[in-house]
Amino acid sequence: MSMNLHALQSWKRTHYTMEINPELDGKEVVLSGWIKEIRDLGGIKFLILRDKEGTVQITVPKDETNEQIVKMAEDLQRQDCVSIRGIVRRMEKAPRGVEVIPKSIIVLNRAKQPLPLDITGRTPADIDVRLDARILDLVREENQAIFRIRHTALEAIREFFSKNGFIEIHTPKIIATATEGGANLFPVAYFEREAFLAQSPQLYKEQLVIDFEKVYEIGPTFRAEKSHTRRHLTEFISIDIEEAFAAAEDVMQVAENLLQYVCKVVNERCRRELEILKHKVEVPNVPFKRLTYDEVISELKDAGIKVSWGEDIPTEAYRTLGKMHPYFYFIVDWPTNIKPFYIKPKDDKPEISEGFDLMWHWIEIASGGTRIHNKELLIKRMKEQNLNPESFKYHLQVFDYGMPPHAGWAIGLERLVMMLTGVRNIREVVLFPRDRFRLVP
Ligand code: AMO
Repeated sequence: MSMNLHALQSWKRTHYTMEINPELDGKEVVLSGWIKEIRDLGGIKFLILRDKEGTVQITVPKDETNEQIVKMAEDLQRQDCVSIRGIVRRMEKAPRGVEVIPKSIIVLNRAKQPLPLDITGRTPADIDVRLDARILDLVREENQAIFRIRHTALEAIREFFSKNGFIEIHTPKIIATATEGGANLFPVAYFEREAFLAQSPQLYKEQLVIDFEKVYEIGPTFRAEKSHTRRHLTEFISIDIEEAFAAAEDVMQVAENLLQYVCKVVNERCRRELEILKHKVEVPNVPFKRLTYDEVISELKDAGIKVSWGEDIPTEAYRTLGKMHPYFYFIVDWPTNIKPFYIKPKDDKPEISEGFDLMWHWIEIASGGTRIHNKELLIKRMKEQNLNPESFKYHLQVFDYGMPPHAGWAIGLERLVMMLTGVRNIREVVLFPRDRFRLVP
C-alpha cells in the first residue's frame, strides 16, 4: 500500500508495544516499529514487532485473516519498518499474555536483505563487524539495555550535582595549549594557526571556581592515545568537578557519595535492563578504602611485584592489586613527580602530593586532587615538568584575581558505565567508538 502524508495522519501510533496488555483485549490499536523476528508455523505466522520500548507479538492466523494481509505478512522481512493496525487479544501462551491480530499493515520502508548482522543476537558477531553496522547492532536488546543504563547514570549524576550545589558548565574543546602535557594532543588546523582538541577541561574548570565555586562538566575529551586496550578510547566523555575552598579529602567524599548514589539509582530504575544483561550492581558502602601509594608498593612487593618508589604503577601490578581490593578504593599520597603540574605538593613533605586515583578493581575510574593555588609555585611546577609558563599566560593571569584554594577530579563516563553494565570492552558502551584504528562510522 503506498501512503501519502494525509493517510499517515490516520495511522498515528496509539500505543507503544510495552503498553499492550491483556486488559486492552478487543481494542483496536495502531503500532509502529520494525520487524524483529518472523516465525511461520504453517497455519499461523508470528511477527515480533520492536519499538523503542520493547516488543509485542503480532499473530496472523492465516485462515481467519484476509488474503491481502496474509500476503503482506508473508513478504515481511527482519528490520522492515511498518505500521500495524490491529485488535488486541488476550492470549496466555503469548509473551506477556497478549498478542495483536492485524487488520491492516503498511510497509514504510523495506530493509535490504540479507542484513549484515543477526539483530536478535542469537548468532553472535565479532565486535568489528558489529561496529561497522553499528545502527543495526544497537537495535539488539542488550545494547538497548546498555544505553538506557548509560542514560540513567547521567540522569543520576546531574541530579546529584544539582542537589549538592554544583553548576553545570561547558568549556571550549578547541584550545591553544595542552593541559595534561603535550604528548597525546590532537592538532587541529585552525585557520592560520594550529590549535588542539581539549584533553581535559582542567584549566578552565579551575579558573571558574572564582566565579561559581562549585562547577561540573560532562563533555567530550580527546586523547591521541596509542594504547589499543579494552579501556582506552581516543574520544571519551569526562565527568569533571572543581570546588573552591576544598581539599582532596572533601572532593573524594563527593566522588564516593556520587558513585554510591549512581549505583543505587541504576539498581532502582534499570531493573529490567540489568536482568537483560544478567548483571548485578552492588551499592558500595562509604567511605571507600584509602590506600597510600607506599602501602600499595609494599603490598605489591609482598605479592612479588617490584615497583620502585616514584614510578607509575604498571597495568599488570594493578591487576594484582585489584584482586587484593575488589571493588572501589582510593590510592592517595602519590609522589609529586608522577602527578600533573597543577596537583599540590604537601606543605610539609613536597615530594608527596595531594593527588589521588579512584580505582574499581584494577581499572582507574577517576583521578584528582588538591590544586596549587599559588601562582609562583604553579610556575615552578610547570618548569620542573618542562612546560613553558609563557604558553599558559591566560591561565596564570587568573591566579592574580584571588584564586581560592580548590580541588577536583574527573571520572571517565565510559569506565563507569562498564562497571554498571558488566561489559568488558569499553567500545560496547559508546555509540560510535573512536580508537587508534577506528574513525568510522
Ligand atoms: P585523567 O587523565 O586521569 O585525569 O582522566 C580522568 C579519567 O578519565 C578516564 N580516562 C579515559 N577513559 C577512556 N579512554 C581514555 N583514553 C581515558 N583516559 C582517561 C579515566 C580517568 O580516571 N584533569 C585530570 C582530572 C583532574 O585532576 O580533575 C584528568 O584528566 O576514568
